[in-house]
Amino acid sequence: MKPFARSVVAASFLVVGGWWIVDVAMSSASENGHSETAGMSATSHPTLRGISADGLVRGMAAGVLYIDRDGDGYGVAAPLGPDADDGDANVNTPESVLGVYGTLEAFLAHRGYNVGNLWYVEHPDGTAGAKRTFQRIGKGLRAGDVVVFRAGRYRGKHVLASRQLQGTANRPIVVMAYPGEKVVLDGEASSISTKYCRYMIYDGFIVDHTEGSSKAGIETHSSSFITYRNLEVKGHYRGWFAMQDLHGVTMADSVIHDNLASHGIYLGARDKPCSDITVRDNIIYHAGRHGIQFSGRVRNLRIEGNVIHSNSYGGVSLVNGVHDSAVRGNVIFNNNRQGVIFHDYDDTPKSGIVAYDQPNNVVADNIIWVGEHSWSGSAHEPRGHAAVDLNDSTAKQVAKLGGTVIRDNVLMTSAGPTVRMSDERFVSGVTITNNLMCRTGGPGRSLRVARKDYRLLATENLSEDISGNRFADPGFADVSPANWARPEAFDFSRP
Ligand SMILES: [Ca+2]
Ligand SMILES: [Ca+2]
Repeated sequence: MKPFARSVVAASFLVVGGWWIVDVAMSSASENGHSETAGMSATSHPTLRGISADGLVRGMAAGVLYIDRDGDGYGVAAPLGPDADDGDANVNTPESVLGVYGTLEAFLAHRGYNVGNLWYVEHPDGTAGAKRTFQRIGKGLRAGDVVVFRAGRYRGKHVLASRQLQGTANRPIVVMAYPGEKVVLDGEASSISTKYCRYMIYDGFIVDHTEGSSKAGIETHSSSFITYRNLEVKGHYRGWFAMQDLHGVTMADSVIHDNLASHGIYLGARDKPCSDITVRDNIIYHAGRHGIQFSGRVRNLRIEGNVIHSNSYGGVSLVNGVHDSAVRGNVIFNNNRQGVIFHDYDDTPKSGIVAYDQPNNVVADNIIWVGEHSWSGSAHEPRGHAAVDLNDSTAKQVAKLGGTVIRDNVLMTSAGPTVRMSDERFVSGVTITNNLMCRTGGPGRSLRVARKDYRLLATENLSEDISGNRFADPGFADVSPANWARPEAFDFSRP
């Protein structure tokens, strides 16, 4: 399989199972009313900066299942295994690292890692000398230390557990797989656990689960400035579980899949809010619930450049306290519910979950596609769901979502509205602008407010903050709902 090759070359203006795809050149209202322009030029398109620049859209065939940016067949979850450097097609295996850079230290410097002390963790079954375990060396780690795990499958209750480790901004503590080697962390309860730590980086592991009853592949609590990158996380109850008092925490360039009991990524706060959380350039699929959920208060959560598909609930779920945050430049498709949902709800009195307001969030530059069929063949089919849903289901109905901005997205649904608001009071204060909207059921339900449906043109009379949107087929190369079981067949390339 050639990475980033278009999976389907010919544009398909076909009728497949009742699905219609119209000629993208059509700009006036068709017989069925499938094209409608309101307040903007028919030639203007949403800008999709984060997506197309990264190549993920054009690489759907590979880019929904693994990350291989330099096209050498190595990468995160890639067929040939981990890539030592995914920005250089000549560097992938440990041999090629030494061939090009001479020493591991020189290569790590190239990767931006300034090595103080270098520690190796050898697999117990290996033939090499000292058998250091992370449990033995982990407690003494200091700023600038780099711990390199050699190849093998490491088992244990919490395989890689960090407690109260303190790096610094310039000299983080780095824990990583030997570049290009297959290092599998297979934890019974969790595989990577970080509590009360500052300034750490985890890089290059395969986080798997085969025995016991895991809570999470990766768990993070009460920690700051922690970066996870180049990880494959699979087979756990949840992929990543991060909760309470988190600041400056990032998950990037990772593939989080087949964590089939709960959310792929479950972030949140109860009594201790979080800030500056980034989820960037990951592929997230086959979660038992949402692809990503944040539950509780967070300021500056950024969900950017991810491909989020084929999850059993929605793509991105933001509940009970996400504010001043952004969902930007993602491709969200083939999930069983909404693409993006903001939700306030009453939980049980003792859960610690409170329906805090969710003001000042931005949903921009995304492709959000809601299909007809469940990716797993389950009964919960997505066809009636919205691309973006603003929902208050609290008994008191007082949640505030003011300052929400939905702009420059391509929003495509089946029978559901492109945007839904559960209550009329959300109309004032929510900006919906410059989106390209499409609904295979026609434009009659472009926006749904409470139980009332609006055509696109009518929505612009509701509020001066709803303007400049367009209703037309985006002309994706192949987004047939018949692809539900083959996400790699979707091709969001546009002419
Ligand atoms: Ca690669
Ligand atoms: Ca490479």
